[in-house]
Amino acid sequence: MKNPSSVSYSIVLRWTLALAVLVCPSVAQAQWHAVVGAQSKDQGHQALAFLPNEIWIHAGDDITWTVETDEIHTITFLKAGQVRAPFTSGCATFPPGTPPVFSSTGVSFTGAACVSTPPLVKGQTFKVVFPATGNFKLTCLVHENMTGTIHVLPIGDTLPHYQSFYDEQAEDQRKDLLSDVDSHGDHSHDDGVTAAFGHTAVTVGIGEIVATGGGQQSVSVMRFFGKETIIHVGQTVEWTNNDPVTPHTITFGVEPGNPIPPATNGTLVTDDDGALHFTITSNATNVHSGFVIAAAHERIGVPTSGVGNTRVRVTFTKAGTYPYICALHDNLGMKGTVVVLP
Ligand SMILES: [Cu+2]
Repeated sequence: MKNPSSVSYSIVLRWTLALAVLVCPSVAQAQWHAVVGAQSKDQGHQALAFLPNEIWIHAGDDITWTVETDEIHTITFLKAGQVRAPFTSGCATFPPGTPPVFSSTGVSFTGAACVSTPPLVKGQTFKVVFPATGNFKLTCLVHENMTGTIHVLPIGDTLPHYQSFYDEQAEDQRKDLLSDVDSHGDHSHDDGVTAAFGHTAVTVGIGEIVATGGGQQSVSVMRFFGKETIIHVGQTVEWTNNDPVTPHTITFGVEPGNPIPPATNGTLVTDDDGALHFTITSNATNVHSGFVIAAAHERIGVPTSGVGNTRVRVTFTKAGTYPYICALHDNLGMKGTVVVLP
């Protein structure tokens, strides 16, 4: 039988704890948590997103982000008017301490100077302290459609949400993003489809972009759809990137140091429709497409760009088995094979 006094004590304790939780968000220097990226078990589906991507805090609070993917990400706050730099240079300088161990006290961001991590991977964390009020945009320098907003309010203001809300929201968004492209989970659907000009088509990735009021989130499937493509000698395979965000490469043989431009291997020609066209004459032939990405949309105030490198063709003149990779995402399992029959 319970002792009545211990029951009332535990009720008091419970109410004290509940009150402490209620009061907590209005106390200075609260510590918040968020997640960077999410992935499917096989790493093929990558949510390129801050989860959640909109958070309201008080001046003096800090937020710690934890990266949850094998795909790389940066956590970057640019200062007003700053031009986005490649992820390799970030803000030109990176915070003191080499990842995964940055300064445990965190890095301060007021809006006056850029703060960015180098590319981080699974398990690495980054803490940012926000001493000044303001509404600040957050971005990943690796993924253009991966953005967020942090609202830093005066200490006296009421905050709209507790940490538990953000945890649930992050989990909901993670699930939504990773399941958004589930209908394409069966990658066999376009295996061996005949493309224009009678070539055999391989789709190189798909993806989607969504938004909240805080910014954009996207999901990319890092896979060649039709992992094994079977053709005959003299035929041509055509790879097209259907992802709105993420570039990929088609790489046979040796991976070049710089993955961005195509490698000229002596067989490369540009077809009249702009597609890069290589010929593979043996297993010793190296082919590297460079970045292949869907033609970009126009943005107000930004000069229009060319169609770019959206499609790659390879003609095979010798029977054999030819493995290839995406040089950017082979670590996530983005690999394929072309089998050339006599
Ligand atoms: Cu790729």
